Amino acid sequence: MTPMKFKFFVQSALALSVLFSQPACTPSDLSKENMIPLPVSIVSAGGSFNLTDQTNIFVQGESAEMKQIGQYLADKLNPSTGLTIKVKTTTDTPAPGNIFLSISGKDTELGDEGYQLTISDKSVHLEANKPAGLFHGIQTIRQILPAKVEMKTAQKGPWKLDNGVIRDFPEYGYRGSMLDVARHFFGIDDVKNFIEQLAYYKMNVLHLHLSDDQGWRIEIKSWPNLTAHGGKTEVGGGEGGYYTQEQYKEIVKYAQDRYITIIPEIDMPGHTNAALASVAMLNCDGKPKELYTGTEVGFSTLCTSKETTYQFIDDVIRELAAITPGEYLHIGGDESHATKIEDYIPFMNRVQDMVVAHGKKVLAWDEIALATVKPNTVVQYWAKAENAIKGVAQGAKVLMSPAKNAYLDMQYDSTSTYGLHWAAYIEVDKGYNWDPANLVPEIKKENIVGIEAPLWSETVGARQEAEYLIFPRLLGYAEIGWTPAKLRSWPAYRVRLANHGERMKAMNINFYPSKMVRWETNDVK
Ligand code: IFG
Repeated sequence: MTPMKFKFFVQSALALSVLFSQPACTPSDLSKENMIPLPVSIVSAGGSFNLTDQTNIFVQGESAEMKQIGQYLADKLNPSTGLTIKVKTTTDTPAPGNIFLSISGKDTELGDEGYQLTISDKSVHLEANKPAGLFHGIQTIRQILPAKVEMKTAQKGPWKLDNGVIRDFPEYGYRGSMLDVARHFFGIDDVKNFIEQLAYYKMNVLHLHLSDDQGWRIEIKSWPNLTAHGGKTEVGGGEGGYYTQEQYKEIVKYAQDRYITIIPEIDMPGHTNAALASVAMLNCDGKPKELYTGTEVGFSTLCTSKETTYQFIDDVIRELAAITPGEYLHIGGDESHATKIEDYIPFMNRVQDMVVAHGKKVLAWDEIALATVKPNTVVQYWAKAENAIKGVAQGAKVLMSPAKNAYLDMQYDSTSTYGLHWAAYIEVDKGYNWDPANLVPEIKKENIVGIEAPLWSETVGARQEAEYLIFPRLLGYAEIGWTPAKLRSWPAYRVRLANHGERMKAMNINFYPSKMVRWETNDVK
């Protein structure tokens, strides 16, 4: 063997030994991480920051809110890493090896919910204009770490964060989901669990559908029979349930701590059988209806001609507004097939004024546009584009919840265990492949406040059943609400989604393993 050949042989052998001696880890490249929603900009720098038993989280300043945000991250990292990361306060940059959360307030492009995450060998610096931005940045930190970081028990490291800079901020200000707790009741723990999941995907609104034909789910102290009687059952005849006002306030606080706003809905004048069964005077004939456990719609109406109906509604709105810090109350207005249109219109106009009188803005399903859409009322487009277009013509903004694209209770396909298909079958790709800003030509981006994916619960009554419908499609709606349309594409998204299978598994989410995705869920790495 010539000297040259011998040298080449030695060099190749050395290279191979280095290559195979490393743990099977891909070279660190921040842009290859599977973040959902996809950040606006990612610049990789190579190399990585390692969480060690010397790592702590430093927050700038002494505010309770900053410490709480820091503690939220520490509580997510410590169980799975086995580290004892502490939260400390500082007025200037911490020593190398630590995570630093700071509020700069000067980076206008980031807005109130955006953040900049700078990762180097020596430090992780998360900065934002507002605490909400830091909270969203924390979700990104979680998603850059291995999926096993979401496990509840200590896992083997290393715990690397790829070096680079992420600048990120949302496309829409309203990024939400809705939980129908009226058809089937979901207890406070299920609601909190869902709020945690929404937060992980940077969503910021949870709309609670609190009343319908089958159940009234929120305590109203001036009309106790609404829950005493109207909360007694649900679809299929189960035991139903309701939230006391204390529990509702607990849900609101839990959401607020995760920068999520609760929007309560009292549906009216239709979808009111539970109220009509509980308060006799709400019926025109003064006779209470029977409780209803079926799944028909459009058969009920409040008596719109009685003055006492409006006194009742004012009591409900007053009590709900008093325990709802968010700016919106949702008054429903959908499928009022048992209400004459000449009665529906003045009813909806009067109720909008009552909501405003109690200091809140109105959100309502798109039929509200058949009435007068008052200033600041938001029209939730679900079924009829022409209604939403009428709303735009009256100067209203639109919340995009098109049933054919965004209804989480739609079956994936005809074999789905749960769900309905009156609007469409919505497989994971169809749920992702649309852009709210050009779905309906007459509804422009500037008319749209954001996106909401509702889960109606006629066919699901337990957390795992609901999760089968909600996940993985919710991740796509989160990305549609956050990531600019020009950065979104199904082929690229489905790869990132495939890698979220192990994250959802680590978070004990019972997601539907759609055949549209090559899931990487053999084990949680
Ligand atoms: N439409 C009804 C819901 C629910 C839904 C199920 C709206 C606004 C069908 N109204 O969607 O109450 O029954 O997919």
